[in-house]
Amino acid sequence: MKRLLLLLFIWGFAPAVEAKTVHYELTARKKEVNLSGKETVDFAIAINDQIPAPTLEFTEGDDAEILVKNEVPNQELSIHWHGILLPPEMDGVPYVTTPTIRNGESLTFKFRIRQSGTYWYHSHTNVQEQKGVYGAFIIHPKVKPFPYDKEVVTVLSDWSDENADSILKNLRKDGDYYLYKKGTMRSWLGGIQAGSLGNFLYNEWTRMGGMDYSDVGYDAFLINGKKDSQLLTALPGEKIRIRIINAAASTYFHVTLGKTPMKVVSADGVDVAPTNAKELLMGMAETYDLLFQIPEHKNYELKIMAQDGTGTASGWIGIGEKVPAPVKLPPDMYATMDHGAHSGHEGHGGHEGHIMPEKGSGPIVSTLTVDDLRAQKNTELPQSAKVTDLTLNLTGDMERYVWHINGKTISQDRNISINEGEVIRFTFVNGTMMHHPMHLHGHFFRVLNKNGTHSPLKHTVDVPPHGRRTIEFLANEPGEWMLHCHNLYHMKNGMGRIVKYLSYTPRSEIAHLQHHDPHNHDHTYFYAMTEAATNHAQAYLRISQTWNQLEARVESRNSEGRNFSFKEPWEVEGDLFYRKWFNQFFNIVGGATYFNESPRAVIGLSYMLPFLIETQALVDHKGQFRFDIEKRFQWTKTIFSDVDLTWRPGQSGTIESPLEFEVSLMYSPVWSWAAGLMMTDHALGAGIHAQF
Ligand SMILES: [Cu+2]
Repeated sequence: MKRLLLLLFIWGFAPAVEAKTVHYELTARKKEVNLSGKETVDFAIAINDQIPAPTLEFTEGDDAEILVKNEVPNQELSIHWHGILLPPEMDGVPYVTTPTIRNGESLTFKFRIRQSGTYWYHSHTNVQEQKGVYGAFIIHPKVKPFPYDKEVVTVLSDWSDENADSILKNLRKDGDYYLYKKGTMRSWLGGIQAGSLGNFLYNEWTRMGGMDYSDVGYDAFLINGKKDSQLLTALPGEKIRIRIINAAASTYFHVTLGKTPMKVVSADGVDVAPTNAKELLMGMAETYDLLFQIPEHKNYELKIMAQDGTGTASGWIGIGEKVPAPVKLPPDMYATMDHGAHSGHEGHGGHEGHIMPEKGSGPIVSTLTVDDLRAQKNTELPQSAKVTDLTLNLTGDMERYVWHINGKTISQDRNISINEGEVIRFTFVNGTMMHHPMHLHGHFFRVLNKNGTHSPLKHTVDVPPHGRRTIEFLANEPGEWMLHCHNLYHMKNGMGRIVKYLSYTPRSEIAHLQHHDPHNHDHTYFYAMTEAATNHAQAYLRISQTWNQLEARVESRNSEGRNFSFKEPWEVEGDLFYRKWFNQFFNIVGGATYFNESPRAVIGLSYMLPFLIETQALVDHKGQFRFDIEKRFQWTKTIFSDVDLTWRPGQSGTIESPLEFEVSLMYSPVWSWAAGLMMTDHALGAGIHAQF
């Protein structure tokens, strides 16, 4: 009894003397905003009326007590504390670790602050992060590790005037949906103009489609919610700590600073050996801290450029005459895997001549990535611990916009089970043409790099296209922790897992909630297309999940053979197919087809050949074959040709020729429609094509 009392004393009373409780109240509401300067929209969600959400500040050792209220009509809400070490129930992933916050309800988060540094918080519900639910979470150390006079927090984000729920649906209609809006459609003419036709064709040959810097067409990129603003007024000689948080939903940023190499002192909240760099490439959810001594009585630009080159934002630090940051050229759209994948040598800006290294500082890295980070201390893990090694292949299909790990979405393969006390080593192998910033909740991991024993600690690591990264951590935080790509749309379409300690059992309320976890569901998406021309008409509907697809097509063609004429007779054919996809290139088909005035049952398979040629072989219940070939030629950004061939060899008693074809030449200024000439094997026609 005495011992118990003593324990209670130590556990309950002693910290109360030292630690102070820091209380915050956060209320989420809908808000009308005009962040792009183009349009006022009503779907944004603000915390305490702010986008970004208010900056929360703590000191290491504090007890955080944060009340989160949801006043967003008809929506659930959650807040995840990104990069923070805390008990799993406080992590804020709804239906995994923490109760969801229903409309009109609230939830109080309580946890002891065990670390210091630059972190952030954001919603983990649906796509609310894209709608404004993100803010800075700053923890001051008990003792400043290096001197500085002022600090400024900069929250970077991407913003679309289109509701993010629609963005998600549009990407599932077509992974290339936003290429028109962004003006980044690759074409034969573009390749010729860039002197890169060979690269363009090589990328078609390898079926990679080329480097993919981002999927969404944004209307603005923001620093602290603004496209251009004064971040801080400061005088010459003052030392400024700049805390940079990439809170974007799906944008990597190049970050540069006026007239100086940037001195990076901290990454993902952890202090690193100071490193000078001309620019940073920051993945989503990464944070970096810079130390910047104002050199002159001038106003220095902190500039961010979206990696895909579609926009920039500026913030200013200092006073007086403006000193712009170096200008970065947009990336080469025709880069191949061999050129673009190993970051750091995409085109560099011209105005670099005036960059001077600080006296006594080391070499200047041109584009800082995790490869250049060196921990301040030895970060090696206990040699005695058993090591479990796992390879995680980051895989996906840009065309159908599904993303997975080892070929399975989180709904198919939810958990990675681990043993407490072991060293867990994950090797991410990126098999795609995109960067994936992989984030593990509730832990810091070592990112193994050239610095060996001093490999840096991070919570989010960029895995570049066709690159690989190995991370490791000691499993000493029992719980269930999400491991996912921090591209919001990749996560929503399957690229995630839950790292589950076998020693951990969630309390019954949480275990019950997990039965309703949306991560377990394979969501359904729709796409429709219609075509109307003088010589034919077509309607197509597709209902799709990750690997399953149902499609219906009805086509009517003028078989009379007169150009630009509606005259009879018109014949009708149609397909009702179910497809099961096995990977990005291969699916099997089964269903029914109507052709030559008779319905038939068919089975077959479909495969994407090099040069992005879609092929399909079908056999019907009468033993007759059909072969389909489809290929798009994108001549310019707005002009394309579709070539469709259907060959039915040895059709007996047919009124049709065995070879059917359609070749089009279409003008398409936006994704949703195209107009032009369409030629069939019977007649030349003109018409329009619309997609929904
Ligand atoms: Cu990703």
